[in-house]
Amino acid sequence: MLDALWTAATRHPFLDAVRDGTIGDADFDRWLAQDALFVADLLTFQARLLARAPRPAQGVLAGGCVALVDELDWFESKSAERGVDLEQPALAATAAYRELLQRLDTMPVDAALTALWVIERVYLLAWSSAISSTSPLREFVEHWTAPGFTAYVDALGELATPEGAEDVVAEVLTREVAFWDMALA
Ligand code: HMH
Repeated sequence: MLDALWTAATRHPFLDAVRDGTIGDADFDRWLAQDALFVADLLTFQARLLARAPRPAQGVLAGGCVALVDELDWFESKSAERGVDLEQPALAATAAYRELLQRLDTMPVDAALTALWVIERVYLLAWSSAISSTSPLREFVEHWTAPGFTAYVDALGELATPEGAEDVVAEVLTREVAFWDMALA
């Protein structure tokens, strides 16, 4: 059941359309603005997680917080280039994901670290399925599949304890599927 969710969250018609260059600008831009909101929510979650993280996790989490601040800068500059207004209300999938991130604050730190690993790994695998040398959006795909991001996901994997955490893993994957679905809604 988890395998099916991993597949659903990392193979999606939205990603196929980005790869094939058939995605509509309005669909991509809607998704982009919602993902900027998500990244801001993720930074809030990750900063709180850093505050209660065990000593060996601090370096990876702190580096990740800095990377998320840089990511928000990047979203702002790419959105400006595309003429996308980032001041948009959260759609349902974004709001539901925000609620999960807030709930992770109340869970044991191991569960929250494992959830963070899933959040980042699923994104890396999803964008890897959209790699293409001809997509007009390849600059975006390359950004989200860069070697530094892979190294970060691997480092989070060293901190994650997915055994016994199937419920929270499934919750994150369910939110990810809904997030891709939103982009084509
Ligand atoms: C929906 N999941 C979603 N957006 C992201 N930017 C990430 C994961 C990874 O940061």
